[in-house]
Amino acid sequence: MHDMTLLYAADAGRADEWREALHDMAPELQVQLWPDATDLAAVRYLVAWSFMPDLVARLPNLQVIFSTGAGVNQFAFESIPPAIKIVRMLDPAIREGMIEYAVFATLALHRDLLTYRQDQRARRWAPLTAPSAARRRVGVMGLGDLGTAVVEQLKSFGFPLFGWSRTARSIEGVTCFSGQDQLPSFLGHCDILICLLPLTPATQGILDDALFDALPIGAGLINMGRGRHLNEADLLRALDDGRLSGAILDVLIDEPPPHDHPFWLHPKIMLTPHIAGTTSPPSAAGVLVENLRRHRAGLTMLGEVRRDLGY
Ligand code: NDP
Ligand code: OXD
Repeated sequence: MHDMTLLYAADAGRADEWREALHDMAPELQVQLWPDATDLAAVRYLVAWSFMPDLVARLPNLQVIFSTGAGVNQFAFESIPPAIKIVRMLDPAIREGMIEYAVFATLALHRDLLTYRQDQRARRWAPLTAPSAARRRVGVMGLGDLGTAVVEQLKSFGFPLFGWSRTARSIEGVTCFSGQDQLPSFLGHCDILICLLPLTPATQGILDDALFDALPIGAGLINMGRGRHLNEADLLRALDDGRLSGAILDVLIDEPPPHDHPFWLHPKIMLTPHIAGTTSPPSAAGVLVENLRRHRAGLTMLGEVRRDLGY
């Protein structure tokens, strides 16, 4: 069936897993693999993390591009004709991973683990007094699919919770702020700040000097969004002058960073290699097949991107 042809052009190492999962859930789907695909004119759906801009021009009947990840900033929107829909991945496995990571990183900052890591290397045995969770305020930038899941989980620890989004949100047990006007008030409450924003022209470089100035002195930062949310030089300055006490970063501008990057050995920075949330083909294929059904029924798909907003 021509209108059920999908081109997989993402991680080649996971292609078999994707193909098997899709075959199990939608045997009628014709799956072609890039670059071996033979009938590009038949392709209605493209599954990709990123792709060469000229690929879309070679798919004359393309209707939807599905990102294999939750983010879509890696796509050059301007090279994609407006009639083609773009969909981000709402995989439950990504969500679970992001919740685990946010909890681990929040607790690590709350319980001073970056300091103890240094102390251990220096053979220093120096207990610190941690405030109770009730006195450590945690703020989440981005209250979408992932930010909401993260604050829901953080509730169980008793941290006072704050959130910030573009449009007003209401989440029980979370003091919510929205829009640029309310950003400084939000930041004033964040002893630990978690960035879970999408990368768009409006959010690029948002984690900068001005933002760090608006946080309580000694705040901790967790960036799980994208590397380009962070001004790296500003972070180094804020850590060195004590405005920030530590940072846990899963995403960087260059992944991996160059060998001589100052973050590698910085005592107040912990790096992880973009592993906070990872797509799992078996569960992601379920979301994708549901979206194919919705698309064919003329319904809105889960995770449809608003191009004007970039997320
Ligand atoms: P969503 O699109 O569901 O939510 C985005 C949230 O950010 C919304 O609350 C939105 O506001 C808010 N937002 C967007 N722009 C602005 C702005 N200019 N000012 C204030 N708030 C803004 O995204 P997800 O939760 O699914 O994912 C968030 C990001 O997490 C992804 O884009 C990706 O970059 C990152 N990610 C990282 C992973 C990792 O492994 N490190 C894995 C998966 C995702 P509103 O509610 O008003 O729309
Ligand atoms: C994603 C990611 O967007 O892995 O899913 O960062």
